[in-house]
Amino acid sequence: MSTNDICHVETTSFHNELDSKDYPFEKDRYWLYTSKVCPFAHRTEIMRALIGLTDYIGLTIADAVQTEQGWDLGNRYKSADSAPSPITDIKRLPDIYKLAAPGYTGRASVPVLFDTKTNTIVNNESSEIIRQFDQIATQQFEHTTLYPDDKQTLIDELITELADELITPIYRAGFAKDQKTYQSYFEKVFTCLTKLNNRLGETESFITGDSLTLADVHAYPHIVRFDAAYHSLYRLNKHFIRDYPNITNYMKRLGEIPAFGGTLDIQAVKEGYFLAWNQPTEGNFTPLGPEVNPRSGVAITVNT
Ligand SMILES: N[C@@H](CCC(=O)N[C@@H](CS)C(=O)NCC(=O)O)C(=O)O
Repeated sequence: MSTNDICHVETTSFHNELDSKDYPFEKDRYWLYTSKVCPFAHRTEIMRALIGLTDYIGLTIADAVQTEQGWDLGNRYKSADSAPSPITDIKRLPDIYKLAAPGYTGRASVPVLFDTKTNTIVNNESSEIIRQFDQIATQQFEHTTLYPDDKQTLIDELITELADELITPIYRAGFAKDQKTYQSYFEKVFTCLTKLNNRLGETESFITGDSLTLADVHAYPHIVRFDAAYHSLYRLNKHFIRDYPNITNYMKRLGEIPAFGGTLDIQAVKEGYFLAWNQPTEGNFTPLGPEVNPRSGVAITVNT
């Protein structure tokens, strides 16, 4: 495995269902491991906070800066939201994976939803964890669903579109090894942002219309990291998010919701991206942006 492959969109290995026969939903039984830098883990923190699971599922936030030994659970990330891991003798996430699945050799990625009763991993795929949290919230707490029947097809389409046209291209551009690859993913990212900006101009409030859905929980964590990290670190520097007025308003709207803005730690995000051992260093090609006025050199603001 090349170090530069890490922190692409990881494939995950644990896909059990919470609130099933093997993993019935019980207060204080399950534990979530995340890191503030990781946008996928951020989705699960948002959902946990949004639907009031904070009193039911514990949370340990790993140190934001990942080292070669994996995510550090040694309580170095200080926050009122984060509690020490209940598996007290384990200080690194890879050892949690080994406890759950002896002989496991895959990636030890966040997020992890862990079952403290059986010492197994229920699930480590953010999109599944948040859907399962939504189900619990609607079935056990009568919370309004973020995955309503009449919008499921649209939500699924938008989540796939975000993954294929924005999220994966962000990492492919960031970790590209040559100009051509970088350029093709660079174009995809900005095409998708323009499309999203136009879409938000029509739907006005949220991606699928006037109510918050799982599609917004997918979108926010990556977009919120864009200007601070991806723009420079991954050379996605044609525009900033601030140049897209509808996305900017949308992000402001989401940021005001405590579960979204309150779970973001932008300083930790920056440290996690810029100080980690596995991020791209200087490459062999020229950045394509920012777009500047050819006479004044002033960065151009997009008018969409
Ligand atoms: N498909 C996974 C992706 C999770 C993921 O990529 N996590 C990264 C951080 S952003 C990670 O923990 N990588 C650790 C490693 O590979 O060692 C999900 O959506 O949950």
